[in-house]
Amino acid sequence: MKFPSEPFKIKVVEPIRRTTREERDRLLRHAGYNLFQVPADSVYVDLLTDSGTSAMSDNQWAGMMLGDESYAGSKNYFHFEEVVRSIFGYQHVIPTHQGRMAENLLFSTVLKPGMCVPNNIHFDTTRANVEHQGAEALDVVIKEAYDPHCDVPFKGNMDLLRLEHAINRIGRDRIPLVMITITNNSGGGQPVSMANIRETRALVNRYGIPLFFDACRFAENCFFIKEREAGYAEKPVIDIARELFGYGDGCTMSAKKDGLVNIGGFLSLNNDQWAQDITNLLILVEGFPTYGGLAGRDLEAMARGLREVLDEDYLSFRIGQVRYLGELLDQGGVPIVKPIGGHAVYLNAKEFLPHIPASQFPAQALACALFREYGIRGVEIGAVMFGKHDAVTGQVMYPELEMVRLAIPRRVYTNMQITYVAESIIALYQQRGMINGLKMVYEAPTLRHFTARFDELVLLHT
Ligand code: P71
Repeated sequence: MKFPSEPFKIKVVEPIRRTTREERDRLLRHAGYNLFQVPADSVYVDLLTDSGTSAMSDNQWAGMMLGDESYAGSKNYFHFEEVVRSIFGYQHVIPTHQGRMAENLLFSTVLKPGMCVPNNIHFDTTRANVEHQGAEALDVVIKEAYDPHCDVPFKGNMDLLRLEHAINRIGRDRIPLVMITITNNSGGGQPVSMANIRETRALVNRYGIPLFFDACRFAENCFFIKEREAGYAEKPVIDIARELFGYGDGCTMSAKKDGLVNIGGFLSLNNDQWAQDITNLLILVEGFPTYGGLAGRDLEAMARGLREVLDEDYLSFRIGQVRYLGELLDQGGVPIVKPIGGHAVYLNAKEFLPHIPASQFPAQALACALFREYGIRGVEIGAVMFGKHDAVTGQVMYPELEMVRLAIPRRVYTNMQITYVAESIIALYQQRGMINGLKMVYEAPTLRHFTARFDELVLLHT
């Protein structure tokens, strides 16, 4: 079947309401054209993120009732630890309340000012946590990742030549670890191949540099390996995951994605000294090591979610639903990033709105228009999220890609709702000339996309 149907039925429903265009226009102005500032109950289909927005299963909810809220040694921690070890295979399992805390603990422990972390592409919180230590976050993805038309199966791969150059230029002593983000969120949710991971391992081994994964969407990445990489079609996804993590020394994980939970994350690694230092810091800023900023029930839900996410019927539906949206848009002539990613479809805003210059934030303008016209919320991944001022000249530097990401929450929306999204975007594309650019009027010093404010540059349309 091209698009497998849902391998679940709905037991509980959450009503969503439709708002009027007028109401959304008012809310948008009030929010300074920043969709992070819009109340969620005014959104009809919310594709802002696939993070923390999953629907939990009856099995996970049942697990919540078995939460052991003991301060130390909760039984749910031991279950969680066992599940994480059985999939990821690393010795130490350190729970955190979400992914960025895992990043913060890791980078505060291993980075010093002037150091560098190479990654295929850092996600924004990862980059911010590296830079917060005075270190450099270096992206070394293959160049194809920056071409939205280039349809290659593993567009998240590391560019091994560039990585080796970087290691030689910067020096092994200033690179405490190399990271690979699976799937590569900022580059379109694209997978990394097992071959590339194996080769990255061989390369960093030559220099004695540890390899870590940003494992947020590991199950989706492993499913793509099964679908696309020679030799893996018959392998269970769990075995693919075990092989993949076997090439690394540790990982950070936001379980809000492929952990199928609303909150949670962890850090898992083999290095005893790092684990000890991280645990000491964890106790200072997050919580005791057997709960790490979560309730016992959250740990139980996460343990169960990590098992469920590897179910292959679930994964083929999940990847199929995202592909369904992408293919409808593609057939409707809407410019999207190819190939279609694992958790999201990315609109190519430069091509959608060729009349809006980069300086007027075309992807932000597109995301706002989609909310105002159809009540659909996506997220800008472009100059608002990644643009910066050059430290010396103050000049604005624009990222190569201007995208609106439509991230699909797991097990939440039906295919009718996804069809509504596709039809709305196709209709918006047909009236794209009416969309105006934006002017940024406020920005915070870091992670500015959450709080930036804009004015609409209203032009007279002819
Ligand atoms: C996503 C998010 C969550 C998010 C973050 C910022 C703006 C909007 C939404 C979070 C990731 C991620 C990767 C690859 C680490 C984190 C942090 N992604 N690595 O894509 O995608 O995890 O949110 O649990 O702290 O919407 P955290």
